[in-house]
Amino acid sequence: MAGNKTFTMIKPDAVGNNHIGPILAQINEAGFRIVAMKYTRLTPEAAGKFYEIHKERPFYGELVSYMSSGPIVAAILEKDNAVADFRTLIGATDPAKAEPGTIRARFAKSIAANAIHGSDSDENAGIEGNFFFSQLERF
Ligand code: IDP
Ligand code: MG
Repeated sequence: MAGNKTFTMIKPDAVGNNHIGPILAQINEAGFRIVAMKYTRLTPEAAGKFYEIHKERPFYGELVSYMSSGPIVAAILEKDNAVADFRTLIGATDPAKAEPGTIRARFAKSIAANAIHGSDSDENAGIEGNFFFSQLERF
């Protein structure tokens, strides 16, 4: 059975360009409920740990320095079929290939600075949510 929670981050480019409001509005309009949320900034060490799965990829260093370059908004979202529906809402990794109207098509600048993160599985949604939030911070 598909889970009902996913994890997201609004990335430094989108926060820096004042896109938090319209992105959260689009998320709510798509039927997701925010059950935990935090405005924070990742240290390079924390960004490296969060993206450890990509350690061997050629863009890992660029990704870690970018994700620690400014504040982010981390959130846990709830909806039926949350992981798959949220990946559809954000669009492809490369904004040039993202469907029109998706969050990345609307707000992302490049494949690295692509505005938003969305978990790719129920298991990773749990791991990533736990990285930022304790049980006490969820509603
Ligand atoms: P996803 O975020 O759509 O799941 P992944 O392949 O898991 O995409 O990559 C994680 C993140 O790494 C992307 O969201 C993007 O910020 C960055 N990234 C992916 N591919 C590249 C690349 O070719 N160059 C630079 N950064 C990349
Ligand atoms: Mg991914």
